[in-house]
Amino acid sequence: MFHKVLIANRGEIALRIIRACKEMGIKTVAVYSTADSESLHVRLADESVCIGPPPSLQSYLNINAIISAAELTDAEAIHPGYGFLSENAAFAEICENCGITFIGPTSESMRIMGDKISARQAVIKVDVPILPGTKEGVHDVAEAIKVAKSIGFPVIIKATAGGGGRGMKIVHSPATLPNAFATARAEAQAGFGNPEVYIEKYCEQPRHVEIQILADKHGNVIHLGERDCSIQRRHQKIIEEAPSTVTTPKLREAMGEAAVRAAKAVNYNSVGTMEFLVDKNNDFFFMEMNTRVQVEHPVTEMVTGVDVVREQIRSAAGLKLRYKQSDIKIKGHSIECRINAEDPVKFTPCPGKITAYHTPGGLGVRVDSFVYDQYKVVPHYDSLLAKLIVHADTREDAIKRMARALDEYIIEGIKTTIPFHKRIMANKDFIEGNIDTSFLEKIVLE
Ligand code: MV4
Repeated sequence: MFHKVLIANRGEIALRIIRACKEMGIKTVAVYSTADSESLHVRLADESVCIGPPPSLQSYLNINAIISAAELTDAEAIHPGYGFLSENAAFAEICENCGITFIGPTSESMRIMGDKISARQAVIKVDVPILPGTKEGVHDVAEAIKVAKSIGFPVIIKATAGGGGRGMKIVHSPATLPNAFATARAEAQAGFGNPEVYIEKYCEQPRHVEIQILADKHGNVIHLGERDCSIQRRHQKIIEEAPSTVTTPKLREAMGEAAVRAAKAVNYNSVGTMEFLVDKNNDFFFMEMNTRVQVEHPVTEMVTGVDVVREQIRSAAGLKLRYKQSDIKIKGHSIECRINAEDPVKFTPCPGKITAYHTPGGLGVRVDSFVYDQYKVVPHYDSLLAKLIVHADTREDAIKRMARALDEYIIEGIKTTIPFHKRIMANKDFIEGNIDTSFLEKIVLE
């Protein structure tokens, strides 16, 4: 096992990784920007290194500074968390070349899954269902119209180098296609440095259901069931839960097996997530793979009892998976609410000083956070303050427990999304499991 791990991240995920390392007897190195010198990850790690000024490009995305910090402190491995450098194949490759273990998949698996066309091609080979669409990039309008007509409208135009829903264009008729095609290419170029796009059949009001994968460096791959992340706003997930209200044991097994085949198709050897859309007929389609630990991993931990971050570190150290698929049982129901420093109506960021702070507790309540009383929320990074996670025997009880925990949560001095979550826990459609990816669009307008 590693003796020392550097955590190339900040916020709650840096704490989550430090906690796993401490329990495993691994020393930790925090890196931080000058905006984060008062941050808890700096205080909780065994050592810390300042890597630059507040802007991410000069600190948490500064590859030279991070590699130097690892060399300076003799860290054998780097955990990238999520966001920042976590899906940067070039960074993983630099770590590989410097003799530092990147706690994540190989740069090669990341490259294949990072390119949405090569990801589609890889999973088609192992019979993972995908929506009808192009097998290659679409390079001109005439071709785009031809393929859209053969697929049938509505279609969706996506960036090959994209992901997470950014830069997608839905097209309902041939008349609006030329404009959408040109805009999609321009946005892909601006956002990802690559104008290439591809076209898929558009699936209306889908559920976003994703499968957590665990893989080792010995070819073993298992899945930990699904998370439902349909409650999103502008491609930002807000509430996640496990299990999904649409899955049956049969659907879980089919999606799980498809996810395992997809992981094996790219020799995947770390934790990762296969994202699927589930349509009204409960048919599922592969969308993309996230080759990192995700924000919402705790709901999976709560229903399986598996420490996802610990397993990720063990796998990176070359240890074999400790679980067989048959060891994994889904128990009870878990919900996560993302508590952001945002206006709960307009969702605009709301940094500032926390003047009073009290966290909820009690049976089945978990808070993954990095803030404390008098902490000053800085404006330079994403607005996630805390993840409030509950577990209970049933979904109904989990919703009641979440409502109770939200009532206990006190954060004063800044606006947070807590009031918004309270409304959702009382929403009839949410309670009945009547949700799809357009749920928030509707309730925000209510
Ligand atoms: C889609 C889709 C409908 N049809 N693809 C958004 C995230 C990205 N990973 C894929 N996304 C979508 N892809 C086809 N062919 C609808 C979405 C989508 C969506 C998916 C999950 C959760 C929220 C969403 C919101 C809008 C669009």
